[in-house]
Amino acid sequence: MSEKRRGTGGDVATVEKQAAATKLKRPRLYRVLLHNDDFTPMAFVVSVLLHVFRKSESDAVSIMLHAHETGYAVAGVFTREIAETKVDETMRMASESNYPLLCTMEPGEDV
Ligand code: TYC
Repeated sequence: MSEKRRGTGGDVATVEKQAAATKLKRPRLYRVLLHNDDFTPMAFVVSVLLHVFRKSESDAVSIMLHAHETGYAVAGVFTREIAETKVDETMRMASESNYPLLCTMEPGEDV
């Protein structure tokens, strides 16, 4: 019962008690992807990254340009419910503005 944990914060006794009693598993993580298209304005994609994904201005511009140049970009990595909420919020903003921006999520193999 000396399993290594990610991060810090739990002392050894706490970690051993948790493992014995409940065997908590790390939740699966999902990548949220923004897909390129020919019509959504760059500034709109940056605005989604600022407000939905809480990126800095410079990260938002980098991620938008990566999608623009390669076809898609990872906007963030989240647990399932958070990822679903980000996808829904992004798709709602896009459809309210009549832009075809596509946002999807995929389970991470190793994220
Ligand atoms: N390709 C779009 C344009 O030239 C901009 C864009 C970037 C759209 C990223 C979607 O995920 C996207 N206006």
